[in-house]
Order: sequence, then structure tokens, then C-alpha cells
Amino acid sequence: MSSIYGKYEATLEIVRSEIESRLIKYQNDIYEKTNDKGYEYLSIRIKSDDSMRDKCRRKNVPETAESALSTLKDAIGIRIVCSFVEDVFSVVEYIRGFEDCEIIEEKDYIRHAKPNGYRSYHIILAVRTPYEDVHGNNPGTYYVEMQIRTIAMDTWAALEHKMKYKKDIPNQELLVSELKRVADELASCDLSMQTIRDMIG
Ligand code: 0O2
Repeated sequence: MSSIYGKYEATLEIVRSEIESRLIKYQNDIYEKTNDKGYEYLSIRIKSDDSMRDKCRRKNVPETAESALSTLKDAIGIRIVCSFVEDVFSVVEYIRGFEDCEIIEEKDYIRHAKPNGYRSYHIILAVRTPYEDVHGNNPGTYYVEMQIRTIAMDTWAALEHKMKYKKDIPNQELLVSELKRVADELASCDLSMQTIRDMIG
């Protein structure tokens, strides 16, 4: 079966690489100025053909390049993991400054955690490119989903994600409430760590 991204697959790679370069530049600039890191690590992926087709089926949209590149907006996914909460918001402000991009969706699950305790800052970025997009526009628009969070938030999300796929776990209800408790404790630790960092200066 041919790729769901069709002839736009190569452009997705170019967009991914362009945004990655900017984030690496951010890290280098911060390091030069402060001798410290702007974030701890980055992970960037283009959603695999199988996962994108799965998602189309889950969302009840046709398995087409248009669904994959326009209806759904997470073909390119970037996760930026920071040590401190303040660093998360600094990265968000840096991204806001991209002149050829528009933030079309923003969810602050840090100030407004999800009921299950999930915390993270989510952005959908529309990137204007000098390439044709799936609607035939040139310059064309490609989308990037960004999740920016602390190490503590990332650890929690990874564990909770694993649990979602284990349907046969006994005491689901207890586990859900325990996970929520841990999420709140980690959020409190994040705040304490930030305070300690501010005290060090
Ligand atoms: P995958 O396989 O991770 O890419 P939607 O994208 O429509 O499902 P929505 O409300 O549009 O969801 O977007 P939202 O809430 O910004 O969530 C997008 C992504 O954030 C999810 O991708 C997850 O990766 C992550 N996420 C959101 N909520 C949770 C949560 O409670 N726990 C964990 N571990 N991750 C979460 P998908 O779509 O699930 O798919």
C-alpha cells in the first residue's frame, strides 16, 4: 500500500527538519547566553503510515492524504521536555515568535490539568512553506503538533499511556485515582523545584 501522505511525504520531512533546526538553535543560543539548557531533550517524529491510518479510522475520517495532512494535524509531532515549568513557558514564547507560523490551537493543560491529572502545554502550529500543500496551495500550509512539558509531567504521561493499553488491569478505579494523586504530587514537586531554582538564581 502506498503512503497515506502520498507525494507530500518528502515535504513533511523538510518541514520537520526546519522546525527541528530552530529548536536546536534555541538550545544553542540559551546555552551561549546562560551556560544552561533551554530544555532537556526533544523528540520529533512523523506519524507512521500505520498509526496515521489507525487514527483516521478512530476519528472516522477517510484514509487520505487530505485527512492525514489537513483534517488531522499531528502528522509531525514534537515533544519538548524541560527541567522546570518556567522553561516550558519560555519555549512556548520562542515558538510564538516564529514569523512564518501561526499557533492555531493552544491548550494549557499545565494551568488547567485534565481531570485525570495529565499536564502538558499543547500547540498546533500552522507552518507556511514555499511548497505545495494537500489542497494545492503554494505557498502551502503544513501542521505540527507540539507537546511541551517537564520531565515529571513526561514521566507521568508515559506511565499513564501504558496503562491505557492494559485493559485487563484489576482495580482500574483505584489506579486511576492513584495516578491522579501522583500527578498532583509531581506538580507540587515541579513548583518546589522551580522555587529552589529561583533561589539559586
Ligand atoms: P497519539 O497516538 O499520542 O498521537 P485528539 O488528538 O483528537 O485525540 P485532542 O483533544 O484533539 O485529542 O488533543 P489533545 O488533548 O491536545 O491531545 C493530543 C495528544 O496529547 C494525544 O494524542 C496524546 O499524545 C496526548 N495526551 C492528551 N491527553 C492525554 C492523557 O490524558 N494522557 C496521556 N498519556 N497523553 C495524553 P493522541 O491523539 O491520543 O494520539
